Amino acid sequence: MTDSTTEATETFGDLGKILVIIPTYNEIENIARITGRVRAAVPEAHILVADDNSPDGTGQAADELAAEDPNLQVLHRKGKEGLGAAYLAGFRWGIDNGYDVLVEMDADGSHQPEQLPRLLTALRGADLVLGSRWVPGGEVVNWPKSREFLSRGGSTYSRLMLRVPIRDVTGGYRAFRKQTLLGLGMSEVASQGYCFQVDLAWRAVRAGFRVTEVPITFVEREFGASKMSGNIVGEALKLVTSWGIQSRLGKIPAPVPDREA
Ligand SMILES: Nc1nc2c(ncn2[C@@H]2O[C@H](COP(=O)(O)OP(=O)(O)OP(=O)(O)O)[C@@H](O)[C@H]2O)c(=O)[nH]1
Ligand SMILES: [Mg+2]
Repeated sequence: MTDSTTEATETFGDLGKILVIIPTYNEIENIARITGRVRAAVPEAHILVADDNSPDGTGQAADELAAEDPNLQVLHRKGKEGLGAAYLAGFRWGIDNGYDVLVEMDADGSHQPEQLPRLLTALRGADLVLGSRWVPGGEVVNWPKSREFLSRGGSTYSRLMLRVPIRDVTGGYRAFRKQTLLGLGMSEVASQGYCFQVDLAWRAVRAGFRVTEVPITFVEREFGASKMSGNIVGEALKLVTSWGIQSRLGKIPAPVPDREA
């Protein structure tokens, strides 16, 4: 594996225009750090912060960063509607604005921008690249055993239930080609939280896209509060179970591709 110094000199112009979408809700301590790290790791990538009107002023802080950086934009949304809705709005914005690669990245530092070159390199031979904690070389840092158990268990359950050949199907560090998002029928996606990620990956597999996992080191957030809750886990479990049953009954239709605007 290359180290971060050599990674920063790699270029990805062959993939087209790259947009890193960072959804935020109360990430005031993290926003400048994460955008600065993306800039340093992949200077050619543009950034879209998708903020749900964070009460802590993350949106204004992002505006101040945008004022200094023409390649950083802010999508201000009305209020907290969940991670999935923020990403879908970000994907649409990115596709409408001519981007070819759309990256999902958390604001809290769990997804290390220094590993983005690894995802982009793999995207040269794939339609969707998943940053994976549960393939050889992947790991989590600073997670309690209970959290690891939950995440591994959720991924294994989804993999078996939905028959997707993916080790880390709930992860949220991903790089999509534009054609993949359009082809998997992103406008049909209604799920939120962890299910949103499962839904997108499963759709990509069903639509016949090449999905590749690359190992990442996932680092638990240092600043700010997690938005994870028992509700999100419960919703995911129910939905994945019902999708699994319906697909075995042949009741899950093939994804309907979206049209480019
Ligand atoms: N725009 C928007 N962003 C959100 C929302 N919920 C979470 N996020 C962001 O999505 C990313 C992931 O959220 P986290 O709270 O870190 O959730 P998590 O990573 O699943 O949980 P932890 O591992 O405990 O951190 C962060 O950048 C959040 O700020 C939301 O409703 N709207
Ligand atoms: Mg997090």
